[in-house]
Amino acid sequence: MKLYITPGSPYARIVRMVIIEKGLTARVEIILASTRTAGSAYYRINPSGRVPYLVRDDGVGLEESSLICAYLDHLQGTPQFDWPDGAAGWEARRLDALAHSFIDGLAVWSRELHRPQNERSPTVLEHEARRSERMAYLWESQIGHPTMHGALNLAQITLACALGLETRNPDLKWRPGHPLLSAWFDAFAQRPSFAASALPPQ
Ligand SMILES: N[C@@H](CCC(=O)N[C@@H](CS)C(=O)NCC(=O)O)C(=O)O
Repeated sequence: MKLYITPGSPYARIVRMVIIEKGLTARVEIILASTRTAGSAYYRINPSGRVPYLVRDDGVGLEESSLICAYLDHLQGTPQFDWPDGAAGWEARRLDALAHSFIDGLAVWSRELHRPQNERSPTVLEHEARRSERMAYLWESQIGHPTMHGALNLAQITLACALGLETRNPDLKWRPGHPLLSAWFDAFAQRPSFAASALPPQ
């Protein structure tokens, strides 16, 4: 299989972590895609131009990190990331959605920062900076939830990949005033799969 990524994509990092955690590194070739580039050859592989994008062994392509993670998780018949049944499952899904909401805003912010200076929107930058503050505050109150401390799951991975954007965005300062979130992240960051999928600095 082939996984198309960009090194700085937090969504690709989620998938790269799952590949490592599932022991699939030998089965998935990681390929750098040229995104946001007029005429990129990648657009003939994935017309949306987005990453991550998994091309399965049968040639079918999958977009969207959640779908790719679910596919890889089930590949060997030993899924570990399916949500639990009942109330615990709804809680886990709720937190997963919150982690996605956080990462989505941070990705918009990063994208804006990577545009040429004269094309950046101060309104978007300001909006995403304030959103990130609200989300960090919210996560400080949620990080003690059992879902964030039990067996590894996609809510934990997604939140960690969101917070890990601090290495690429110097204006993202989610740590001050959030000691519980900082401690959770620092412990999570010890995972070899997180270290191995580190994003390059901006
Ligand atoms: N919801 C998608 C988001 C994917 C996404 O936005 N990827 C960005 C990189 S972080 C991208 O490919 N941007 C290139 C573009 O928009 O052309 C997922 O979870 O996979």
